[in-house]
Amino acid sequence: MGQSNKQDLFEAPDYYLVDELLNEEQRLVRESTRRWVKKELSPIIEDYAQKAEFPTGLLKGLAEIGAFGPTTPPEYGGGGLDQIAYGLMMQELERGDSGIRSTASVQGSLVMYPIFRFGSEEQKRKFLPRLASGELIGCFGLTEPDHGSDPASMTTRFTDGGDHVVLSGAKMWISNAPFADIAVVWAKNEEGTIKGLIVERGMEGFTTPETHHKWSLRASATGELVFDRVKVPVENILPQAEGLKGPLSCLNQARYGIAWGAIGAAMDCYDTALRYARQRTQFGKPIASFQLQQKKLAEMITEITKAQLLTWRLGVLKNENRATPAQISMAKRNNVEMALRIARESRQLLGAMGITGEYPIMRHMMNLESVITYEGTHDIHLLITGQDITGISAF
Ligand code: TGC
Ligand code: FAD
Repeated sequence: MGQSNKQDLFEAPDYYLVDELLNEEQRLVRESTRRWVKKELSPIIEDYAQKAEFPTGLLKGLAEIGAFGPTTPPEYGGGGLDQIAYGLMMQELERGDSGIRSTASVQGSLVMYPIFRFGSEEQKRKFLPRLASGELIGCFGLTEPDHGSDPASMTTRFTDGGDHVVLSGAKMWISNAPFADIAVVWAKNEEGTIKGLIVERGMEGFTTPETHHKWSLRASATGELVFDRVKVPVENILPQAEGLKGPLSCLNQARYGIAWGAIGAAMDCYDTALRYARQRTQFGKPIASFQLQQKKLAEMITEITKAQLLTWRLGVLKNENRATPAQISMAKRNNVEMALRIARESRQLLGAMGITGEYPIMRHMMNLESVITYEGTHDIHLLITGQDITGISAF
């Protein structure tokens, strides 16, 4: 029997010496996040996933390592990091668990980013520092029960009430909803224009029922946002966001983080499988000596290496403000599918042990079934590439 992952023996694969492409700050961020994951996350995450419970005790540590708003300017409490350092942080968090990376993605890319990009100065000063420190936790409400891939058809609406608006409707599949203090909610005004609103827990008529019985992302809390004629003060409307491009531009940030994160999950599966294959003996030999198992491992490291290079280049473009949404879609789609395939292959390589919680593989595999669906499904990202190269929308 191999060793339990609870000891977290992870060694990061870097076949093409991609590390040499990173600057000192990027490596430092990567190392400190990796250390935190090994010390704080790995020892507990399997138990929380088994219990289907979010480890709220990790929130403080996530804030301390700068995982909330890593690219937000320091004047608002953020880390002021570049896009590659941010990506590496997401890679390391998802190496631990996709659900923990989700929480950081939502807080930084889907809650702090829209407030920073579309908010008034007052909104930025009021919310951003408290979100960065973890004093407030946020969630992002775009998806509705009847409108997932097609958010433009959303029916959540608000009407003018003078110094407030009256919000009605529901959002579904919302990460962090059950415990979030605030929600950035996308809804249509009376003219049918999509706007962003900051809805605060405690506002009358606002509830966040939890979604139970998930087989995926079990260590992440998912829920609904229900608005029963909620009075939201006018000063909570994001003044600069107008139309679907508001929420979609937030998704660019989060999808970019997922492209990196998926590499982390893939690396963890590969590293676990490689170690196991060297130790596990059958027919008097380590299973790593069989050609079929070597093929699996060789293909895994090839795909991880390709994804590392693709994503590093995307990070360079993003730092130069030249990364297009379609390029981000390509990386998100490619890397999540790559990670899912590696998780499935690694699971088989571990035989029966692969289905247990002694190793992280099955948890990663189940998590990735959500990651391949949220932030735009695998199919939607393919259609975004198709539209980009042909100029014709197939939605
Ligand atoms: P379409 O007509 O193409 O576009 C409407 C307007 O938006 C602009 N736009 C973008 N802007 C910024 N970034 C992007 N990526 C953009 N894509 C489009 C576009 O230029 C247009 O602007 P304008 O000025 O002309 O108005 O819109 P469509 O209705 O045809 O839909 C396009 C489609 C299908 C690609 C889009 O709606 C889509 O991406 N659907 C997938 C939905 C999705 O990703 N939902 C994610 C929900 S959040 C989530 O899953 C969080 S998981 C959290 C966790 O990590 O736990
Ligand atoms: P649908 O849109 O109903 O799609 C069903 C299938 O049809 C998919 O395979 C899709 O690819 C395909 N399809 C749809 N349209 C087309 C088309 N035009 N052409 C070809 N095929 C098509 N949302 C949020 O707003 N905030 C969150 O925090 C959040 N967190 C999530 C957490 C989890 C764990 C999960 C699972 C989801 C989360 N989501 C969140 C929702 C997520 O973004 C949606 O599930 C996703 O966008 C897909 O929407 P849907 O589930 O309604 O699928």
